[in-house]
Amino acid sequence: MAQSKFEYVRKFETEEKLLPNCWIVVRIDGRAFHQFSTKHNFKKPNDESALALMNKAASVVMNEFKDIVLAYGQSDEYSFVLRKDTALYNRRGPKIMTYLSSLFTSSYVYHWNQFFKETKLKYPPAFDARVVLYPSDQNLRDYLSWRQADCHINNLYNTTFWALVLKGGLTNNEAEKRLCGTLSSDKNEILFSEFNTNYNNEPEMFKKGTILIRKRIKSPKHGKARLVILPLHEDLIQDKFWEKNSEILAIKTAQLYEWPEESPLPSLVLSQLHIGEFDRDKEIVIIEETD
Ligand SMILES: Nc1nc2c(ncn2[C@@H]2O[C@H](COP(=O)(O)OP(=O)(O)O)[C@@H](O)[C@H]2O)c(=O)[nH]1
Ligand SMILES: [Mg+2]
Repeated sequence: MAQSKFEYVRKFETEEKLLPNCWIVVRIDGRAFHQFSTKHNFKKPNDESALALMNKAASVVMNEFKDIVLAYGQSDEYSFVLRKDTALYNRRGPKIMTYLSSLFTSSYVYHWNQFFKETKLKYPPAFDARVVLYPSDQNLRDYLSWRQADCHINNLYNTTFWALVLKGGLTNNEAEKRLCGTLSSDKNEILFSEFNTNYNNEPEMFKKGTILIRKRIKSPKHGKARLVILPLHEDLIQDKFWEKNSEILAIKTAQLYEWPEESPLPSLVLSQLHIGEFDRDKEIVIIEETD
């Protein structure tokens, strides 16, 4: 077919391919979420529905892109780790990054009503994205440890700050001054002695963020093992997490996860098993399995 005289402009396009044999991390972060959270009345310091919506959007991304071996989220950010040998889109960085971030964003909007029944979405949220390559397993672990440490530091600060403001009657400025130069131990002490709050007893999702990994779990309906994306709120800085879930760095198939019988399965998992419907106002509604 004859080419038009304009065809030459294609030569200006560049193909940015990511280095082989490196872990690929795509991190997305909400644009101006300080404002977005205020406009949508997010609970301070943590809004469970907002975090659950982030987890839902991330699980949609992970379900679509099977080469994601782990995702980690906290606050308005999510990191997606792609297996180091992925050939996804020929390892074209911008293509991977933009697909992941646009699917995340559209899923966030698509599922908004499911998590915020009373609050209408007032304007379209946006998420930026970046790609980072990590050549060694240790680099990747250190990256994820950095994000989880960030979650802990921010959450301890925010929990104390909002206790001082909402329960202690301080203004934002006064609370900020009070916390200036304090250590973690000081914040723990303020929470304990002034607000009768033991920080250790705060919800794990707030303290640790959310780790999404692929596991097989026994369906409570018929006991057969099913592959699911499992949300965990555990310490990933310690070796223990990586020993328990050694298939992640080894890039092996998902292992069976023994979910403790006494605790209910998270709704994110129930919906994947087609045996539950997520309804924030009611108990989980068990419906017939469809597959
Ligand atoms: N109230 C509330 N705010 C949140 C929550 N999660 C995230 N945010 C807000 O989102 C911001 C995220 O930080 P950052 O990305 O640095 O700020 P941004 O540039 O405004 O998006 C936080 O500083 C909070 O203001 C939440 O669960 N509750
Ligand atoms: Mg942000």
